[in-house]
Amino acid sequence: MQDAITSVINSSDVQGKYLDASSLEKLKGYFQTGELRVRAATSISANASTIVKEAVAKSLLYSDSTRPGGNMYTTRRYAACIRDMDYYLRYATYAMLAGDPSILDERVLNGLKETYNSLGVPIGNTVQAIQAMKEVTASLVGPDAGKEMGVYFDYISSGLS
Ligand SMILES: CCC1=C(C)/C(=C/C2=NC(=C\c3[nH]c(/C=C4\NC(=O)[C@H](C)[C@H]4CC)c(C)c3CCC(=O)O)/C(CCC(=O)O)=C2C)NC1=O
Repeated sequence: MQDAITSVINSSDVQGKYLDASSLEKLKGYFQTGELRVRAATSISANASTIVKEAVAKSLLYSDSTRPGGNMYTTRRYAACIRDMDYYLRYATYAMLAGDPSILDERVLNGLKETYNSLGVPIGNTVQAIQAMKEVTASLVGPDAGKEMGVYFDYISSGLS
């Protein structure tokens, strides 16, 4: 896993150089938003189950996923979906704190699409639910932090698509 700091240091290191102006600019932006990130992570973790519940209500309830024969039908599968949504929220929050998406590639997206396809988990509905979670999260943490979280929700969505 990388973060905004290791990522600029690694790319300077491979060139054997001190940080250039654009790397320093990136770091400055990261440090300036540090408090915003921590504050957002604090309110997301305090409200995680509400965020997931609202996102599911907005996107999946009464969809083809929850109807008989749908992929979320039966309590076991419904619970698996809610659990997956909680994974997406938690890992998007980690990535937002790190200011870098690499943790999503390593721990979430690696092999996920293949798993979903083999289990018949509908990817379109999943992406809709992640997008609903992006909106719910933004309304909780406010526009600036919401935009930053949005980067990582979108990263998961496009990694699945
Ligand atoms: C931390 C990284 C990580 C992720 C992301 C993860 C996902 C994940 N979701 C799974 C299943 C599942 N995922 C869903 C999810 C859904 N079905 C729908 O219709 C909805 C659209 C959607 C919820 C948004 C369902 C229903 C299953 C169970 C499918 C089955 O067993 O038939 C499985 C198969 C094994 C299991 O059931 O636990 C994995 C590995 N596991 C991990 O360790």
